Amino acid sequence: MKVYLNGKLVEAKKAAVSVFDHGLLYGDGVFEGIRCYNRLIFRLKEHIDRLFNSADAIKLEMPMSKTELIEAIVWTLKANRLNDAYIRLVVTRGIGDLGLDPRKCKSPTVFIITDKIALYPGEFYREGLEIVTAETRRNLPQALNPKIKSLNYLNNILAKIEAIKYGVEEAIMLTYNDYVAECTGDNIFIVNGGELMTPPVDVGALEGITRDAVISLANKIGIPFREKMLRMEDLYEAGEVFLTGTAAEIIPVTKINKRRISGGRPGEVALKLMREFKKLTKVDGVRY
Ligand code: PXG
Repeated sequence: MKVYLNGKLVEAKKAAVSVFDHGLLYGDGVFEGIRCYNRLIFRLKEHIDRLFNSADAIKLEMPMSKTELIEAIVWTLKANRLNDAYIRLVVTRGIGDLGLDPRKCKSPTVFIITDKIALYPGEFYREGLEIVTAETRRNLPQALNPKIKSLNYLNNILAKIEAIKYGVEEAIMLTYNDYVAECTGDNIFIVNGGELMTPPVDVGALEGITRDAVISLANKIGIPFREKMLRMEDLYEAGEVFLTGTAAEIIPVTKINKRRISGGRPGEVALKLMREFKKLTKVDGVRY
């Protein structure tokens, strides 16, 4: 398996970054997780745009253009002969010294890992997922904005550790003032009275590419949608709850904090959106 590292394709075992890289020393960098379905890189332009926006938000000057980055992704996928893949795109501040000062980092490190995708078991989609609410709150947007997909994921990892402690895969993260923000690696939606709702990203959530895709699909097939500030009570009372993310796609939730949601079965709107999403992954993206 080959990995793209700073302009070259290198053997995975030899793909190493320096211990002085600020991505490692401080989590100073940004990343993207992208899916490729049968040689169609799903919503690639949107992922590249988000990466550039994340880089801009941390004042990291990208060392290559969007076109060059897309070429590098395609080059890596072809070298590994992958048709279906998970693509991890990482840009760090680069090598510096043992101090925070980003000015000491002269050139960003760029690497691209393409690999087979680790999928959730099929029963999660058929039976629905059980999740919990984490004690760990989502970062305050005024401290580290969750809109930035940065390498500093400790906030999410702490919540994930809580999920693991309860024997489940995902955890809901609340804002400091008890609004639902998102999960550790997924956005969250509810359906109530036929209406689809998700929290606005400004509460402190990532603007998920899958979230955006689901909103457009809902508009296309006539499901009423609006952004709404949600509390845990709204989730408990919802007709349906589901999560969206690049890895999970759309995954129904049937239990939250041991309470049965949606009659304990995946809801109709979720199932409909799952079918539509599957169709979308066959047409929406960059073919190589
Ligand atoms: N919220 C957070 C905090 C995320 O990290 C999402 C929402 C969903 O966004 P997208 O754009 O994927 O719809 C994410 C995405 C991984 C992995 O390997 C994590 C994500 C995506 C892909 C892989 O942990 N998180």
